Amino acid sequence: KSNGSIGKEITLALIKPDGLVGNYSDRIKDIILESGFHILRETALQLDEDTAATFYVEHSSRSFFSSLIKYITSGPMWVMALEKENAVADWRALIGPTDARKAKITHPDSIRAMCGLDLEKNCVHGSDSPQSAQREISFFFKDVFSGGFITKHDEL
Ligand code: RTP
Ligand code: MG
Repeated sequence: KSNGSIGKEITLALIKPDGLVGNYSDRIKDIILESGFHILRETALQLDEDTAATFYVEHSSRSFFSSLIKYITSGPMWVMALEKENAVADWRALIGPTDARKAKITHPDSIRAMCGLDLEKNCVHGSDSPQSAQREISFFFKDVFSGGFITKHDEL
């Protein structure tokens, strides 16, 4: 296990249940590595409804919330902490817009254009800010922040 290196940023990437069922994991991982990300942590897991509701609490009052929770708990996901300079914005750029149907038209080279279906079933997730990334990575990988990552930065 390695810790984060100085000067780099980390973001949380999820291959959502539809991405795993569609066998896109290897292609998505190839894109991740070709784009210069280091996979700091990775694991497969399936969220229960309560845990998924906590992860997506920012959307709890939205009309699509119950549908989102049903979707995201429908099967296992592949969870990754990705490290790179500008990781948050660069991963968001690679995955493309939320609506995979629109992504196929406006961002045909994006990951969601490749493996997504519509506004909900969009096959991947990316943290939307460094603050969200820290919260989301702590949610799945507690040791990234407790095990030296922060300390290394503090030593600068
Ligand atoms: P994500 O958080 O998964 O990376 O996606 P995002 O930032 O592009 O989109 P966000 O607004 O955070 O929405 C989170 C997830 O909820 C589902 N969604 N459904 N039916 C709908 O109107 C709707 N809108 C969003 C998607 O799965 C979206 O990724
Ligand atoms: Mg989001």
